[in-house]
Amino acid sequence: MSGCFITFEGVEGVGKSTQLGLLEDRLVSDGFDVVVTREPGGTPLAEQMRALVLHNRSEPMPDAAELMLMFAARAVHTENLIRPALERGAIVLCDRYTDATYAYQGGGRGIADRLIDPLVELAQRGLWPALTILLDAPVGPSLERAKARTGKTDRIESETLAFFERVRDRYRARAAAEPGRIQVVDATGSREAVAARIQTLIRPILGR
Ligand code: Z5A
Repeated sequence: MSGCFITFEGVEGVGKSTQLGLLEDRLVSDGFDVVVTREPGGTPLAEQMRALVLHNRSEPMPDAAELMLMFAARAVHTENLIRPALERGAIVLCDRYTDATYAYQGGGRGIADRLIDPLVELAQRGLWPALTILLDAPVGPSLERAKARTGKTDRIESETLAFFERVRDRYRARAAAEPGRIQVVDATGSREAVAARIQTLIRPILGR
């Protein structure tokens, strides 16, 4: 596969979408073929699954259903959008991918890795990002920023501070276990300062 798959991770409001947009602008102006996408979602069918998993409030959603909807959406997204884009040589910038599942459904909800691992294999068929940028910052201010922006919360955003602390801890543990792929970036400071930290990581990956 000739393209490059890069994912952005971190807790709600830490600045993923902002940094992804800044990186996209930079790469497009450098002449790269760039595809920007997100999870859950990214294709029309996967976006319908996103609406189900994030916005359903009509009846309780068991943790197992939440987990499997994340992977159903991921299978669609991976096969219909990410893999074809990589095969044609594009750089795919994705706002969240499987590390989010280990962090939220694993760390946050408490689902064991041994139950998540087989779904990863089924949905991704071996595809993993070349680089995952984990934006890391204290949880409280990040959540405040996200809430100030939208004014309303979806089902997962309504979780407690303790839930998001567990999510952050799990992300950091994954980065410590996979330091080659997952790079932790200090997400505090100005947008420009964070973007500069990301640039230094991206250059070697793209060979410039
Ligand atoms: N989820 C899951 O549970 N399992 C999974 O497998 C997957 C996902 C894939 C998707 O939510 C939800 O799905 C998410 C995890 C779950 N739920 N939660 N919580 P989403 O896509 O709606 O939102 P998000 O991914 O959590 O991110 P976000 O709210 O869009 O936040 P962000 O992208 O990290 O931040 P931002 O939009 O770039 O910035 C937030 C605000 O801060 C905004 O006003 C910016 O202008 C501002 N900002 C950004 N950077 C700075 C700096 N440096 N200084 C000052 N202000 C800044």
